[in-house]
Amino acid sequence: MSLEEFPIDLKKYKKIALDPTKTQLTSEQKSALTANINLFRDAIVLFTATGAARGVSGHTGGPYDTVPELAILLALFEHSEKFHPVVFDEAGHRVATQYLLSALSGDLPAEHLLHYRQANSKLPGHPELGLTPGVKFSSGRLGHMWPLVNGVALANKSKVIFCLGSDGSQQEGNDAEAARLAVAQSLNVKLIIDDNDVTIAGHPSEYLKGYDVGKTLEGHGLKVVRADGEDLDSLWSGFVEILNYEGPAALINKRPMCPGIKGLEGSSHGHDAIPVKIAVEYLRGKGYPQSVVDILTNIKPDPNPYLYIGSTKELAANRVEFGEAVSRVLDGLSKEEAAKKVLVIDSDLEGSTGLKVIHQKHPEVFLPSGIMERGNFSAAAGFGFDKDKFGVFSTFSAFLEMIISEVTMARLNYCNVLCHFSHSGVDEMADNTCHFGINSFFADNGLSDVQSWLYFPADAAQMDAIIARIFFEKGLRFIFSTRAKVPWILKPDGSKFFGDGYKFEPGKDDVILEGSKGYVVAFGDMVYRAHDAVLRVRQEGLDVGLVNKSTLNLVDEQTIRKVGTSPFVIVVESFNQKTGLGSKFGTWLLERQLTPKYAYMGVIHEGCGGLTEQIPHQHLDPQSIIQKIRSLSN
Ligand SMILES: Cc1ncc(C[n+]2csc(CCOP(=O)(O)OP(=O)(O)O)c2C)c(N)n1
Repeated sequence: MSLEEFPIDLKKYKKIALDPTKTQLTSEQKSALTANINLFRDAIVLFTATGAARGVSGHTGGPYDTVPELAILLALFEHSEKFHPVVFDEAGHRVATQYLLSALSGDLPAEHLLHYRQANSKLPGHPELGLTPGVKFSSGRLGHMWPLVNGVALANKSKVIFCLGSDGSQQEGNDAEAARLAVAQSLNVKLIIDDNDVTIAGHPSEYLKGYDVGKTLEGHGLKVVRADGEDLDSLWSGFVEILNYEGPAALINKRPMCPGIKGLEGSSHGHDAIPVKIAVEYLRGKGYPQSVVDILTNIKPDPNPYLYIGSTKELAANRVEFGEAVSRVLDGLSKEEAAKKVLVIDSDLEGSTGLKVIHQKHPEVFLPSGIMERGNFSAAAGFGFDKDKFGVFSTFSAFLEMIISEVTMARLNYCNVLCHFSHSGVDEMADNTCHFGINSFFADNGLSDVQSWLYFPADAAQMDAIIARIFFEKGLRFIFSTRAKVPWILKPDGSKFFGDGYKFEPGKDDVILEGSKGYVVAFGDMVYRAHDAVLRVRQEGLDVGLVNKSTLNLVDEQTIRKVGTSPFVIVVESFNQKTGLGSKFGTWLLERQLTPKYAYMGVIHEGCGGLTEQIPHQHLDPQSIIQKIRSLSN
C-alpha cells in the first residue's frame, strides 16, 4: 500500500446528533460513538506515527486522548446551530485533531494525512489559519487560546463556544485571567479539559504539587464537572450538566495518557509522536493488515546531503551543551554553596532546553516547575535579587516574547538572571511559525544607560567558553541555541576555532576570516553556513571576510570599523529580518560615518514545516548567501 491511499476508511464515520436535554445515551448512540472513537483513534495513531517514521516528530497522545470528547462535540454540532461549530483547542500540539476534522469535512484528501509534519505539506506541527485547508484557527502557544475564545463568545452571544483544554495549558497565568473575564461576563464558554496528568517533562501531580485544575477553576467561579473520559456514560452526563448551565463551565475528564496503547499508557512519552514499533503493535492488535503496517515501515527520514566546508562533520546539540557547561561551573562549588548561590528553574522543557543535565548532575540547584514562563522567570529573577545569588531560567526562544515585561521589571530590580533560550531561529522547526524564535532582540529592551547581554554562540566550544566567562556576571544575560545541532567552526589549518586557547570576551566579535572585498557578519547557526559560503567565493578569488558577532547587541568598535571600511557588509541571521541584528547594524555603521554597500538577510516568511527545509525556505542557505555576496560585490 502506498501513500496515495489512506487505508482507514473515514467514510465509516457515523454522523449522529445528540440532544443535551436527554440525560442518557441510547445503546445505538453509544455504539455509533464507540465506532467513531475507534475510527478516529486508529487514524490518529497511523498518521501521527508517520511523523516519527519520517524523523519530524509530532504528537499522538493529546489528540488520541481527546477523541471521545471530539466525537460528542461533532454530534452536538449536528444537533443544533446553537453550538459554534469550531473545535477550538488551547493545546496546539494536538493539531492532529484539526487535520482529522479537515479530512472528515472533505477539505483535505484523507491520504494527505500521511504527510503529517512533512515539509511543504501544509500540515505543520501546530494549526495555522490560512495555511491548511479546513483549519479554522491558529494555536500552539499554551495559554493563548482561551483568552481569545472569550472574545469569540463576546462576538457570538447567542452561541455556545467550546474550547478543548489541557492540564498543561491550564497552568499558564493567562488562563487565570481568562477565567476571571469569563466569570465576570458570564460568557457561554465551555472548556472540555483533558486531565491526563501528563505534560512533556512528567506528571504535574509530582512536579507541581497542589495544582488541581478543577479546584482552580471552581475558585474562579466557573461551574466545574468531573468525568471519566473513557466512560461514555460519565462523559455524556458531564456534557449534559455543563450544557444545562448558563455561563462559563468546565468539564474535566480524567484518563491516563494514551489509554489502551501498550507501552505508552500513563507515560509522558505518550505526549510525543508514537514510535513506529508501538504504532505497528497497536494497529496489528486492531486487526489491520500488513499493508497498513508497511506504510509506516517504508517511510524513512530524508537525509540532508549538503557537505559544508569550514566546519566539522560531527555535530553537537548546543542546547544540551548549555546544561553541560553550567554543570561544569557548578562542579567548582560545594553542593551547599551551589544550593545557596544558584537556582535553576524549569518550565516543563528540561529535556529540550538542556536543563535535564543540570537536574541530574546538580539536583541541589534544580527546581522543576510548571508551564508558567512569566512566573518562573520572575522567580529566577527574585532569587537573583540578592546581589550574590544567581537565577537561571530556560525555555524556547519563541516564548521570550511572553516575558518581556517581566524582563523590564527584573532589570529595574538589578536582578541576576541567566536566561537560556533554545530553539532559536527556524532551523529544524517542524513545530513551525508559532514556535520560531526570531524576535530575541526584544530582550534588549532596556535604555542606553543599562545593559543586558545577548549571546548566541556559533558552536559547542564557544558555548562552553561563554558560560565559563559570564555565569557569575551580574545582571540579565541571555544566551541562545538552536533546536538543530551545529558543527564546530574550523580554522584554515583544520583545528577548532573556539578550541584550546580561545577565551571569550563579552562584546568582542570574532574575525573568522579577514577579507579585503567585503564582509559577512553572522552569529549562531548562521556562522557555519556563512563560513561555507565565504570559503566558496574565496575559492573563486573573491576575498570576502567573515565575522562572528556572538555578543549580539554590543558594538565592537574595532570590528565595525574593519567591516565598515570594506566595500560591503552583509548581515546574515536566523532572526526576524524586521527586528534582528540587521535592522540595527546599518544604523551603527552610519552613526560612525561608515558607508559600505549594505544588505541584511533574516527570516522573512512564515514556515514551511519539516526540518532542514526551513533554512532554504527563508533563503538563508549557503547558496543564497553566495548570491547576495555576488550581487553586492558587483
Ligand atoms: C507557552 C508555551 N510554553 C511551552 C510550550 C511547550 N509545550 C508544548 S506542549 C507542552 C506540554 C503540554 O501538556 P498538555 O497540554 O497537558 O498536553 P498532553 O501532554 O496531554 O498532550 C509544552 C510545555 C508551548 N507550546 N507553549
